Amino acid sequence: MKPPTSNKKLIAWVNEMAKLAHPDKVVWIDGSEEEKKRLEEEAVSTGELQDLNSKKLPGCFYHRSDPSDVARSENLTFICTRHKNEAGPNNNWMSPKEGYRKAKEILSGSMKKRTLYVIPFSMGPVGSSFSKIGVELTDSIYVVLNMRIMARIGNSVLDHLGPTGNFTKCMHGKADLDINKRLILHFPEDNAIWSVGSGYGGNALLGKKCLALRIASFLGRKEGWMAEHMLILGIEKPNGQIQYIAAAFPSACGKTNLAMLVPPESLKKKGYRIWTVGDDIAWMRIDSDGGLWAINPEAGFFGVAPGTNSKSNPNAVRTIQKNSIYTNVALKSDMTVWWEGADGEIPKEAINWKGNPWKPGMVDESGNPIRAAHPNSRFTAPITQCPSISFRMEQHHGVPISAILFGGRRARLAPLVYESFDWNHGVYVGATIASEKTAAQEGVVGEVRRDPMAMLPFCGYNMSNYFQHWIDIGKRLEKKPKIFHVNWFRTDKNGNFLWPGFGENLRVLEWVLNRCEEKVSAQKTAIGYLPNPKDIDTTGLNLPKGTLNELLSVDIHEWRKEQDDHEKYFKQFGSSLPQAIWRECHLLKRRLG
Ligand code: OXD
Ligand code: MN
Repeated sequence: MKPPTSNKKLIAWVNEMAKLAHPDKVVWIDGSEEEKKRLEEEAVSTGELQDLNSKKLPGCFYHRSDPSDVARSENLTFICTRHKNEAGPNNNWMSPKEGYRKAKEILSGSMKKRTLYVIPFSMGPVGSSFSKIGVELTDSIYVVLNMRIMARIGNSVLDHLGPTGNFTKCMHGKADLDINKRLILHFPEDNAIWSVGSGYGGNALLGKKCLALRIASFLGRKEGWMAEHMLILGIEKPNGQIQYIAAAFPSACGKTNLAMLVPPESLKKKGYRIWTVGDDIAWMRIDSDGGLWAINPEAGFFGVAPGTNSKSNPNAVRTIQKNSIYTNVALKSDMTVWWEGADGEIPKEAINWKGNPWKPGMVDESGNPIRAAHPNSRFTAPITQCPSISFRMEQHHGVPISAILFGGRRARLAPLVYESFDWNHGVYVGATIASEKTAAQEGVVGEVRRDPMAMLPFCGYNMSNYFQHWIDIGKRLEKKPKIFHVNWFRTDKNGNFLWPGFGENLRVLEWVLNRCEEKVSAQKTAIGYLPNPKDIDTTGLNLPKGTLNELLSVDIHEWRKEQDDHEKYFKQFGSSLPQAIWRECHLLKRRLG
C-alpha cells in the first residue's frame, strides 16, 4: 500500500519497523466508516470480536483478552532514559539500549501472517496548539478499533502532520501475548513508546496512559505545561455561568462517575447542570489571561464496567448503549452483556469473561466466588455519546479551570472537603494523596498507598522534578485555581459510609465554587480551610444528626501520625525533593502542634 503521506520521517520509520516485524502487509488507517466496517467484519470472522445484539446494543462488539492480560502491567512498565535518576524512585528504569534490544528481540518476525496497521492519531482536537500527534503501529484490529474511539485518527491527522511534522512513535506488537515477553517501554528522550506482548487497553492503546500521561508529562515539563491524571467537568450555576474544575483521584475512586454526575433533585431545581469534558486525563497550560486552561486529549471513555449502573452513573449507562466495545464482561444468551453491579436482574446463566459457562453462586476449588465479569472489565465508548458532553469538547482552546480537586479513599482522617491555604500548600496536598486498598485490589484491605497527584503509575520522569514543576507553574500563574481535597469515602465506627456520594457530591462542589467566588467564609484549621456546616446544602438528604459535623471533623492526633507518614514517604526522594515541599511538611507539623 502506498503511504498516504509525504512525511519522510514517518515513511522511513514504518519501513524500518516493518522490516523488523515482517508483517504480510502494511495497511494505513484512514479513519473512514468503510474501513471501520471492513475491520469489524474481519475481526468478527476471526473471532477476535463478537457482534452483540443489534437491536439492544447497535454497533457494539464483545472482546475477550487473554486471561493473563487483563490489566495494566505496572511491573513491566519502564521509563528508558539515559540516566537512571531521570526516571526517579517512582518508576522502573531500563537503559534505552537495553530496552530497544529486548523489545526488538521479541518483535523480530512476530508479525508474520499478520497485518501491520499504521494509525495516525491526534491527542486533542486535530490542529489545536494543545494537541500532540502520535502514530501507532500495531498488529491488532482490536487496538485499531479502540483507538478509533479513544482518539481522533486517520487522514485528517496525516494532513495536519504534513511533510515535516513530528510525532510520537508508538510501536505495538502482540507477539505471543506471553507475560514473560511483555514490556511497556517509554523512551521520553526519543519521543517513542514500544509495547510488546500485551493486547490489553492501558498497555496497548498507546495514546492513553503511555502518550497522554507518561510521555506528555515529560514533554509538559520541557515545554512548560502539565499532563495530569484528571477528569474535567463544567458546573453550570443557576445564573447560567459555567465554571470548570479538574480533579485527580487514584484509580478506583470514581473519576468517571464524578465526571458524568447527575445533579440531585434539589440542586437541579436551583438550576445546576453538569457538562462532561473528560474522565481521565487533562492537559493544562497557562494562557494569555494568566489562568490555567485544560483540554481532554481523549475522544472516548475506557471505563471500568463492574459497578456501573443507573444509580452510580446514569450518564455512562446511556453512553454505552451503542457503538461501544465491551472487553472481559459476561455475555448473555441474547447477546447482550452483564457485569457485577450492572442494572437489572442477575442473569440465571451467562458465559463469563474467560469464556466458560457461568451461573450465580458458582465457586472455585477454594470456595471463592467465580465472577461473571473480570473486575477490570471495560467499555470503550465515544465521548460524543455522553448525554452530558460539554459543547466545548472540540474547542481548540479548552476550558478555564477555577478549582483543582485532589482526593482519595480514606475511611477516617480526611474530612469530606477542605481547601488548601495557597498554591504551594495545594501542591503538598496533592503530593500526599493516598488511597486505602479495597477488597478488589491486591494487598491488605485498608492499607494506605500514597499516590501523588494520582500520577504514581503515570509520571514519566522523576517525581521530585514533577513536584518542582507544579511549584514552578504556580509561580507563573497569575490567576491560580484554588486547590481542594475531597473524600467521599469516610465511614462511621461500623464501616458504613457517612456521605451518600455519587450525584450528591455536587453539594460539595457547590461549596468549592462558592469558595472560589469568595461567597462563603470557612473555618481555618491545621490542615486547611473547612466548610461551616451551614454552607453545605443538605436539603432533601436526610443526613442523620451529627453526620455532617463528623464528616467535617479533623482529628489532630491522627493527623500527627499522618504527617509523620508524609515525612517518611518523602525521604525516598532524598535531597532532590523540592524545598517548597519540605517547607509545607514542616509547616503542617508546626500547625498540628
Ligand atoms: C485507568 C486507570 O484505567 O487509571 O484509567 O487505571
Ligand atoms: Mn485513569
